[in-house]
Amino acid sequence: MSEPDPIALYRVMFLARMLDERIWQLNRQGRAHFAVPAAGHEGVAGYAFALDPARDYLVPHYRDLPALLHFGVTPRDVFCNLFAKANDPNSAGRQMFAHWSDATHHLLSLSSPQPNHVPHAVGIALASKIRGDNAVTWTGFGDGSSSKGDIHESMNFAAIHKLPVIFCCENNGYAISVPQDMQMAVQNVADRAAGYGMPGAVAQGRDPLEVFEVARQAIDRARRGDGPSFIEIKVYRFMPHTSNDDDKRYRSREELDAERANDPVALFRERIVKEKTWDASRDDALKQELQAQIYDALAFAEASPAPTAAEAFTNVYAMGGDK
Ligand SMILES: Cc1ncc(C[n+]2csc(CCOP(=O)(O)OP(=O)(O)O)c2C)c(N)n1
Repeated sequence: MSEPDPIALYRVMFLARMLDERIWQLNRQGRAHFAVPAAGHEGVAGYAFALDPARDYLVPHYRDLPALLHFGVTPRDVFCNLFAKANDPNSAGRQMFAHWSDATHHLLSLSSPQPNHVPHAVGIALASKIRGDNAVTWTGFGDGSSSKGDIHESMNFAAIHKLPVIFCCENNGYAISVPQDMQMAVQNVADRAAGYGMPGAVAQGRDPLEVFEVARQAIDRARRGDGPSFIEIKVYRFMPHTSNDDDKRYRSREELDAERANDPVALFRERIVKEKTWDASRDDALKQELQAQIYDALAFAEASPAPTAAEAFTNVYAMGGDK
């Protein structure tokens, strides 16, 4: 896997941030009923660049929009999902926002009960091993979810059978209002990997290239047939948990302001400017281009039809036939 193009990487991170801000505004305007912010998690885009979207599978965390944009998800897809339109590629308007699922992009749905998508990722990896298709499956979840039994069963099974799956905990320090030290007695979630017989590694999510490098090593290992790995990406969530959360009740504004110094989008922009691969005028032009893309996508989604009542049960229950 070659090094990622830094501009392509920056582009998805910047687009994700701009989409995130727009989605939040739409929610505050009463035009979108539910927002799930990704701001602060943009460094996860690094892992997507270490995968092969044509071959590998992604069963993502709900804050993985930056990575999904590299897998082919478009702003039109995002807004059609947000507004639950009939042409939402994720679920045709049935699932809540950010329950990403699109078979054309090898993207499989997470479920609202967290994290029961993780055993599904292990099942896909088992199928890959049986088929011999050399695909790797990546699955993501939060630090709160990492304390659930689904993770234990998944990691244990995957390690025994040396399955080509990467478990990725995006540790933002909170499970809604519950801080990490009330969820677990370890400092690094990845420390648990040893207990399953697989390597564990920590990457700082403020640096997408560090995330890429840690992901690349785990993916190479899985592709060689040496089995799963556990990666922890340390991030900070800049916005409330969802649009239904009031984060002022459990974290101080001083903490939030201090963490903004580690903004992954701003830091990566500074880095590519310093390396002279980027400059302010190119940044302005990109911002305008992405803004135009967002306006187009928003207009497209708003003009798209809602699902009809007659379609309410399609793909929800098995219909017809004598089963
Ligand atoms: C089984 C289950 N219990 C509770 C919830 C409600 N819930 C949704 S997200 C969440 C917190 C998850 O925190 P974490 O895994 O750290 O991810 P983060 O949202 O911080 O990225 C909870 C408790 C749920 N979706 N499923």
